[in-house]
Amino acid sequence: MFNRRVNPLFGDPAGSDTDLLGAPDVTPIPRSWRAVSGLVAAGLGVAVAEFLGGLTSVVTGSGVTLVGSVGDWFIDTIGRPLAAPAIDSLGSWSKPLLVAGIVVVCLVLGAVVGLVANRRRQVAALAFGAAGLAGAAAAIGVEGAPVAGAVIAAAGGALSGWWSLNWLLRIAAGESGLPVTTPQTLTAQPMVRSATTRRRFLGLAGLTALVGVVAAAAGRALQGSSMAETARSAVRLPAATTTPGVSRIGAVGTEITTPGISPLITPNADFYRIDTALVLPDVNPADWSLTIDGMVNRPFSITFDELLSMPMVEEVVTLACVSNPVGGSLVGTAVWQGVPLAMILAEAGVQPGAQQLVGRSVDGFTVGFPVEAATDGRVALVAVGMNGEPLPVRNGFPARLVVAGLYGYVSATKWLSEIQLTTWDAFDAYWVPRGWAREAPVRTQSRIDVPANGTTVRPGPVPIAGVAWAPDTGIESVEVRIDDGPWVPAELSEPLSNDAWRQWVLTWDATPGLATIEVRATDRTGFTQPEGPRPVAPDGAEGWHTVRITVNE
Ligand SMILES: Nc1nc2c(c(=O)[nH]1)N[C@H]1C(S)=C(S)[C@@H](COP(=O)(O)O)O[C@H]1N2
Ligand SMILES: [Mo]
Repeated sequence: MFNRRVNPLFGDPAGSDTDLLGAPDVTPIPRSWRAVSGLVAAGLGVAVAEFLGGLTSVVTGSGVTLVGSVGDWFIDTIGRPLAAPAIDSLGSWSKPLLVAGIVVVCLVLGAVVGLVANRRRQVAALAFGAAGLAGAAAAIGVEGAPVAGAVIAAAGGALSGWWSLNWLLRIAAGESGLPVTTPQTLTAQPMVRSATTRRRFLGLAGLTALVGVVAAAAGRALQGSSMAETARSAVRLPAATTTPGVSRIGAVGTEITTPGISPLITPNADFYRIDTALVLPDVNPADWSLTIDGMVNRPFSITFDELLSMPMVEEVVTLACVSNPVGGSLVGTAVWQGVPLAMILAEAGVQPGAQQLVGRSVDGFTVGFPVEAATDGRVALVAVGMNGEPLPVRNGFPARLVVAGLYGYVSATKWLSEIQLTTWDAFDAYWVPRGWAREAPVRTQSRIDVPANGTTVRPGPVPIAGVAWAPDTGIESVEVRIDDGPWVPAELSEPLSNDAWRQWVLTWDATPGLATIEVRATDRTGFTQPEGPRPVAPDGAEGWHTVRITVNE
């Protein structure tokens, strides 16, 4: 099966290592076997690192993931500038792709190392050492990461990868691992690398790969328990004082229940998530504080317990992402509990020249919005609760900003650590140098939830339903139009607040054929959504959501 002739220039066609004279300086191993060895070894190294990182979470309460950390580093350095301006929706689908991409790159590099390492073992040691260092460096850069855990995970990953590569190459060479140097052995070699060797190599390589998969899966499962999760489950939110919001929440009873319509309040589990963090910041509220500084008369810091002891309100606010396309799902409505930003600013005493309020996150992300948005009477909170629970970790535990009527990227800092008063000239928030508008009020929008685009409905009465939002202004009316016909007003749910979306529904008597349904909303300033379209960049999409359906028996 391995009966081959040596090509003096390119080596053995099946890929064994020979020098230009045809004399092997080490045991010839087929190229494909070397590549497989390197690939499997790299996979095992990554998996062991993820496993140890997961174990770290059990021991210290805070996990480590080298792959995730490298991804975070990539997003903040290379990925963002490259991907702008399509980027913001990275949260929805490209994170798993990025993780998969990093793993694939590791495997490919491993295969390359396997190819060269048979002759140059120090290359393998260098490569695995460098990969370990890079992983450790990235992991240590993540907020809240235990440094010792990062180092152990990286060292364990590098050592197990390096060791398994050597081990697999020895097995591939026919077990002994002793270099075979005489030309005679070359002809004997095919006999040595018998069917037994082949079975043994492939079997052990497969087993190693399997161990890697199990270790990676176990690491992932262990990662689940984070310090923040544990601390969050112990948080008891105080009751909100019955200042502005509570009566509004009482109106939830007016919900429209047409099947497929978005509920008035989006459950936490269904709430969209957008952020630049591949690894969620793991904030222990016991070590956390919120600092108010910059152009204030009395800068101060407060602990989480101090924040919880301040007077709190509950407000229903629709939060929208600037990257939400017309008809998209990067929008949701929640009952936010928190301390009015105005109260915190009053305590600090904002100086006259302050123009911009910068909200800084523990992960380095920043927003910036006009100081007036915090003081003009709109809902603007340092929020600690979401739909009756402490903020979910993914939505910013332990505290975040929520400002009605401003897109999330300029206002809604999650894992908030600092509120800084400054000027517009002095600072650009995270997305501004990446091509997005400095000021970004949420555009009045409406969405058709049912019927969905491309579906078929039966002739007769068909409910057309959805939601419309114009946070901090309020929705006045919603109209629907079919096939360029007249605009027909829809029935609306009672407003929970001017900041919350309203559901709408209209029953249409469908007749067979194709139909185009469009929707537009008018807000309480009298502004009606223009036809657009306008893309999401640089300051939010505009246009009438349109669905095309078939009416058929
Ligand atoms: N720390 C941090 N906070 C952030 C972001 C981020 O990338 N990092 N993204 C913002 C954006 S663009 C939006 S739309 C909202 C989304 O909040 P959600 O994930 O709770 O829906 O969070 C904002 N807060
Ligand atoms: Mo966003």
